[in-house]
Amino acid sequence: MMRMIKRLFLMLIASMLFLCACGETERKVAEDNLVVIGMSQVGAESDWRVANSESMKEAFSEKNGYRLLFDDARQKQENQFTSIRRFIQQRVDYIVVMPISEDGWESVLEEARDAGIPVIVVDRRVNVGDGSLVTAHVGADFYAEGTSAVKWIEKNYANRDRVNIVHIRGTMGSTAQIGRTGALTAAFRNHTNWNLIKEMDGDFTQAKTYEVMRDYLESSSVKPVIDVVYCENDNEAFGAIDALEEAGYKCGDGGVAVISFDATHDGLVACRDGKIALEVECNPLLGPLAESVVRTMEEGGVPEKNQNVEESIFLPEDITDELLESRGY
Ligand code: GZL
Repeated sequence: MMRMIKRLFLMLIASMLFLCACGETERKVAEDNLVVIGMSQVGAESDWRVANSESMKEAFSEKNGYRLLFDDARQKQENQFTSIRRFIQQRVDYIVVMPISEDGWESVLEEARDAGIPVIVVDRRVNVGDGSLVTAHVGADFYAEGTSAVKWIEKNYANRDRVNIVHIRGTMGSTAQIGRTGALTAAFRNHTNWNLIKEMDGDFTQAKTYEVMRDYLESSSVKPVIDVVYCENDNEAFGAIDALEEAGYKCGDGGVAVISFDATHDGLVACRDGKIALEVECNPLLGPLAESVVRTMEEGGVPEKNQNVEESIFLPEDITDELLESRGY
């Protein structure tokens, strides 16, 4: 309400100025109509993240009525806190944050609430006791994604006495890592013949995953027998495949089954080519859903507290040229 009054007052001032000036004030009046968004993004660690940033920038573009203040946190949570405090000082109309990890958000979100600025959380979640600190969340069900991958292993390794699995975790403490890891951890409790031979941190990047997988394989006195590598995103899968093939392993076609998440273009191509056995989709195109939350509030409505995007899985035989062309990322 206060923002509407502020904007009406500015419009009145601008209109009065308009009577004694022309083009310059007109542009200023138009500019005052823009809804100002302060946006904090994780970084650019993965193909998924790049597609997500493009979707958010397109949704909150000037042609759609927004002035977007976009900040890349370069994978550091303290950079997100700094940018959000700057947005508060700039008195943006809304804060949109794609949080790196779940914990530590109470104080900065309390400052945003005290300043009367709604916060919309996109993709991963924040872990705060007071639900009023977050106006709405749009994202995905990461535990469900992990469960889809577990079901594939159950189906394809049903009669094995032993299934040797290497697990590459994403950024520790991120909702995507917590959910995808949680589903696999639960499955190990249900399948005593599943053997976690190595768990490593790939931080959702190709470089880090290549490094930890290479070091693991080089340090093993006996070449590990690996049935499945559970990578928590495509960039980890690319790094794991590079290291495995360098060490003489065959990926796909009776060799190591690499499971991956995101289903980005390059991930789907690797799956079609048999290098990745299963792609679990994680849709980065969250811009329109996030923008619909702001639009609902601008129109005086109350947005849904949580909205998840629909997601599916892809097997090599599902991936056609038409499918690849049809996807926006
Ligand atoms: C998932 C997103 C994850 C992706 C990774 O919604 O948070 O972060 O799976 C990205 O590719 O780095």
